[in-house]
Amino acid sequence: MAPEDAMVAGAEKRPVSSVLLVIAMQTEALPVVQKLSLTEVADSGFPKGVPWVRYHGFYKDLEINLVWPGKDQTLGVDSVGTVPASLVTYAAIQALQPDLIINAGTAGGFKEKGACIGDVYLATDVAYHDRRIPIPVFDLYGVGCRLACSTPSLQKELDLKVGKLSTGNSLDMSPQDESSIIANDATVKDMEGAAVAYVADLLKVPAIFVKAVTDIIDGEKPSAEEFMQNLIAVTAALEQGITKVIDFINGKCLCDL
Ligand code: FMC
Repeated sequence: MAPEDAMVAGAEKRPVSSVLLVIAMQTEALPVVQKLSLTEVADSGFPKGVPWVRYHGFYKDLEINLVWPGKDQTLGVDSVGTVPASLVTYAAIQALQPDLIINAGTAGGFKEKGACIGDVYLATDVAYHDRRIPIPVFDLYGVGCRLACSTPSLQKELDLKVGKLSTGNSLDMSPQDESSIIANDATVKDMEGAAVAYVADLLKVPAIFVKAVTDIIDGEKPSAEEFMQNLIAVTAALEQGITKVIDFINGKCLCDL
């Protein structure tokens, strides 16, 4: 067994003590910050001048850090998408060495796969749908499929739906994206999951994905309109889902999740 595998095995036998939440939007993050009584860290340990925000606190037996990539420095909107998510995840892992990452946020859902507005999903697999490289093996690299940390008990005990997550840098869906999402067998679609999974895998930190449905992709309404309409109500459902997941994790080892 390689030393790093032994370390992972050792970590699995003691209760999770430090959880890192990675959340892309302020509207999604603030209900969680409030519920878990986290406070913003003035000296976040991140490079000077970046917009990334870290909230910290203790909840039950867990140390919780929540990172949000902040507002775009030019346009003032949330830094959604894969690049800010992977950067802030990398910096937070380096600075905080968490036992477990939870990437939480909103997502589009496919009604054909059983998704409804307000549903909270636990994603079992994540992959990209907008990285098409039609060259052998590069094609698989582009899809970048990764498994979430296995959580059979959490899945069984909590009333969360389970499905695959597909990630791309657009809120809408081109016909090419659609075929890749179908090939990925995804039920939910977001803009960060696979990027967080990439970094978590790179640095060998287990990750889970909690996604609440703001819009139905295969429905009648345009995604952007439905997303804006449901964002506030769905972030309340997301906060409840995250709290349930964290309550379940508290006191447990990774191998008992
Ligand atoms: N497609 C892609 N992303 C999202 C979505 C959809 N139908 N609904 N909600 C989202 C998530 C993304 O992950 C972003 O963080 C944000 O909400 C939309 O910009």
